[in-house]
Amino acid sequence: MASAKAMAQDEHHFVLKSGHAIPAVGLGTWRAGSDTAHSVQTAITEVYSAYLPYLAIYMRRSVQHTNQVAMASKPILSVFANNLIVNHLQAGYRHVDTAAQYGIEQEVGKGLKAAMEAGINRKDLFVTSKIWCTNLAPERVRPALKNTLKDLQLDYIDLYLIHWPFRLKDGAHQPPEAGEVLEFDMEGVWREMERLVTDGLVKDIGVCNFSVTKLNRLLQSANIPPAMEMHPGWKNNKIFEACKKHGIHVTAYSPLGSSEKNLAHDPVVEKIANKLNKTPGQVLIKWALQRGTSVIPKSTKDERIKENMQVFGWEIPEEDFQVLCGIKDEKRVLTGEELFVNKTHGPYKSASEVWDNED
Ligand code: NDP
Ligand code: 1BO
Ligand code: 1BO
Repeated sequence: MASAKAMAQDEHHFVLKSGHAIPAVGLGTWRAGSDTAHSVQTAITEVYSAYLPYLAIYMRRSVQHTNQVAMASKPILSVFANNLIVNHLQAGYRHVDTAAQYGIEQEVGKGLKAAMEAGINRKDLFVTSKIWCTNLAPERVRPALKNTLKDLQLDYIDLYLIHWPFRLKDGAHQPPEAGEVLEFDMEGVWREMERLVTDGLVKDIGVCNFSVTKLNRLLQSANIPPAMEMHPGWKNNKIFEACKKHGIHVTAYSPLGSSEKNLAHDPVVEKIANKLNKTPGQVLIKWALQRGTSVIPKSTKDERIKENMQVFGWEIPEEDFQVLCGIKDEKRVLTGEELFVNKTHGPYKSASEVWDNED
């Protein structure tokens, strides 16, 4: 499969079926811990804030100059201001991926608030959250979203996703005990999610962790941007191709292989990174972007948060892209086994069944 540059609106965005733009790189927040507010704020405002002191010094100096000098320096100031804006748009994250189940939405909310207080407009941010399995009943959809909005301190989110296509009983164990995985009214839940869009509480809705079988069932409805695990160690080609066929944009989650199968130390990735003078993380993120997916790498380290955004203005050459596509021993990291499989009572007795035996 060749790189899919044509699917991008520009280097920094993809376009959803609704016509809304989704920033190509977002910050993942699963297992981001107690410092999430800091990570979110850093990701969004770091470069912006880094330039502010220089701008302040420059402006103070301009004012101290004579009128003539100040006049002469005006164009320079505006060049500087333009650079500031360009850098601000290029280097700051504008997309944050979270979920009720991550237990950190209040922290994410604090980070977003701090970023907005630092001057970022809400309309320039793209915030994704997900409805958890215990709330996958039509009457629970709106209250779940309202909780998320309260925790995030927002009055709308940009994308609301079904986290996994299985309903769990409140307090379900891991692995689930008999009777804890319930029937899921997919169409009923989806209808309620559509109402959230109509009411302006959510801009777009979508799904995660769907098999092709489940996607086809839902495809009677429109506009579905799914988020799926995707990296060279699990390309997830079947669902990717099915989505492409229907013009559905995909966000690649766990793009680095998550912590369990981190591909940053894969020799093939390392070799290509050395050749391109990039880091393995950047190569993995760029691979996802060139494949035509948006991407949400998670890091809690300021340096890596920045590193993971330096993926614009260069390309992985086609031959190296193909080498990455050819990495062997593909395997899911997130099988859903511990959440949904009860080997004796079912209804899912194996991870394979969770994925409709498509793997
Ligand atoms: P990632 O593939 O983003 O990998 C994260 C791991 O890689 C962490 O251990 C992180 O450590 C490390 N890391 C980050 N940057 C680099 C780098 N440049 N070089 C080397 N290692 C690096 O895994 P996730 O599973 O977290 O997936 C990303 C996001 O996707 C999640 O956080 C979540 O928001 C979303 N997601 C959605 C799912 C869904 O069902 N919809 C399922 C799973 C994830 P450190 O923090 O120490 O830098
Ligand atoms: C249990 C949640 C997996 C990451 O989204
Ligand atoms: C922690 C939940 C991941 C599902 O495999």
